[in-house]
Amino acid sequence: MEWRDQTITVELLTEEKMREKYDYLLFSAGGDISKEYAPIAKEAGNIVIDNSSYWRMHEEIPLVVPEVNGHILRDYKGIIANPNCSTIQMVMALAPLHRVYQMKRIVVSTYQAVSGSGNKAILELEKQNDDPNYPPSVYPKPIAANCLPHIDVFYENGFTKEELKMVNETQKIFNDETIQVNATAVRVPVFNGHSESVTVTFNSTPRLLEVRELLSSEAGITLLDDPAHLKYPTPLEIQGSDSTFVGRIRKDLFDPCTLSMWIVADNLRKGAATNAVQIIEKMEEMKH
Ligand code: 11C
Repeated sequence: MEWRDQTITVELLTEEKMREKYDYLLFSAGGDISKEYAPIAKEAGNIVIDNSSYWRMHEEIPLVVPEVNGHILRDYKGIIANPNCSTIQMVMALAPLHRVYQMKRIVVSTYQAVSGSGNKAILELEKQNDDPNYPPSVYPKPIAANCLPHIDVFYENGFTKEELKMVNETQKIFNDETIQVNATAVRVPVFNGHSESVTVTFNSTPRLLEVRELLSSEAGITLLDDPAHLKYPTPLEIQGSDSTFVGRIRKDLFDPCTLSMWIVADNLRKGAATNAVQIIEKMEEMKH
């Protein structure tokens, strides 16, 4: 493959190849491939960073956002799971606040871009933008000029798989099963960049000034919160950035322990690929 000014040799994935020694292996070819090949690579002493959802909730597998719980990877070898994009940006913004005020309950609604479903979905939105009669195939209903409260499959309890990922992954990353998460995941006709409306209740009372200080001094977070001057993040404006953007921070009108905010990130970057690469950077950093 030609990539920038280099020629990269692409080889076939085989068990033999996985038994060789690598610095790091990045898996991003779906759950079935990860299930089959990651344990072979692990047996050979490799470190596998897996972008699929397959290993995320296995008890012995660390699920990592480096800024939040990267420390658990010190001296670790084996399979590491990369969380779902909508979880990553939410825990990034909430971690600095959780450290100080201790989260009790999160209510989140997502506004997720079609890039989260892959290239075919991007094409489907493009086609439907041009022709409203273009038939949906990736999504169950038209996505252009529409909103679908339906990401991944529905479970019997009425939630979708995407919504339960946000519940389970958040509890695992914070290592706290008492944190309550109620999620509604919505696909919107945006090409790239997931947005989230998050309302979070803490065990203690957050002070707005301190909240802003905590967020603006946190690595990987960009505070864009000055609505009077139209400063709030939007997916179109933050595309291509590795940061997680936070705006519209406000206190609940009735409960002093509750805050609402708007969180936006490029789901292809901090949502997935960038987080995987940052896991490697964190592991390298902890060697010294
Ligand atoms: C979406 N969050 O936007 C999904 C894509 O578990 O890694 C990533 C699915 C995953 O549709």
